[in-house]
Amino acid sequence: NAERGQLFDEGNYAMFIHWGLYSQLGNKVDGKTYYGIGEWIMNPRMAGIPVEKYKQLAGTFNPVKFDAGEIARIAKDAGMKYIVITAKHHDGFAMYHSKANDFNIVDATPFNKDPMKELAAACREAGLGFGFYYSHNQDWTFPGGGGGPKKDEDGNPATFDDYFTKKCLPQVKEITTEYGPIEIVWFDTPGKMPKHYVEQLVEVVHKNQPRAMVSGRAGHGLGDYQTLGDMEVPRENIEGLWESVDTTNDSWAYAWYDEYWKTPEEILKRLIACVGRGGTYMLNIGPRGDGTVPERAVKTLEQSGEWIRRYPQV
Ligand code: FUL
Repeated sequence: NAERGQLFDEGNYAMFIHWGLYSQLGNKVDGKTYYGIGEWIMNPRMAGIPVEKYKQLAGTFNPVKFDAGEIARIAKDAGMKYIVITAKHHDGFAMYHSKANDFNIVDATPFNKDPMKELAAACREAGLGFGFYYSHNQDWTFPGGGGGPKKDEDGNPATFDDYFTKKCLPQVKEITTEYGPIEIVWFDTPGKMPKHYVEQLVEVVHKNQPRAMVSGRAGHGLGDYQTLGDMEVPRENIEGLWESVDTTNDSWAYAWYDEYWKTPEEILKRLIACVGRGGTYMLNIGPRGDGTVPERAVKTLEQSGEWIRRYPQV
């Protein structure tokens, strides 16, 4: 497909967003702070929250301050060309209205709206592209998912195939058919996921979204480009289509204590290092549980964006 690589042809600059139930905790559980990446909070490496307890977080998740138009404006003013947001991270909670599984923002929370519909529309209006992150292998709350419960609700053994056919595949069909044209499906951490599953997912994405790119972390080399390691900015030129993913501070998802902000200068240097070597730079923000974007992230993007706008011809 000649058109598919276009997004990365001359390098690019994008906004990455990690936002989910975990954002509500901001790395604090029962008064105790856990240091590390916020979207991993339920994992035994962090707070080790039991599945049932984690699921209860949905009952109080109500991001009424989420403003899709404002987020699109921040990205646009920063000089970014598209936004990729977590449809489902490793915790298994869908941030969009999934018919395949009710552990999602419309069916399980008081918010009762699909913020992804709003963001997809806001991006279109601002002339930005849109895409989804989807954790295809790890699912810590669905029986049989990678790192998830080994038994179903009735106590019967659950396999990865159960998770794949009941949740993963149907959800990837949903995100590639219900949000208009999308630029990317960003699969992550394939682990030991067998090849035939990845093949099916890639086929679904390419069929439903002929122009969309599949991230380098799909697994088995089946992605459409190479994704570097987390926060890795290369020191040498790299052949082919590739992307670097980075954060404005340390954690991907919101962490209350994380004030380790990169300066606008650092961001510009990292952006130039990637685009100058022919790659794409995707820079993350982590909105809070109420939907607001931390002020320092907004400021940093505004200031670096201003530099980009002021020197368009140099
Ligand atoms: C990692 C994930 O495990 C992190 O939570 C994050 O999403 C990062 C971009 O990719 O491998």
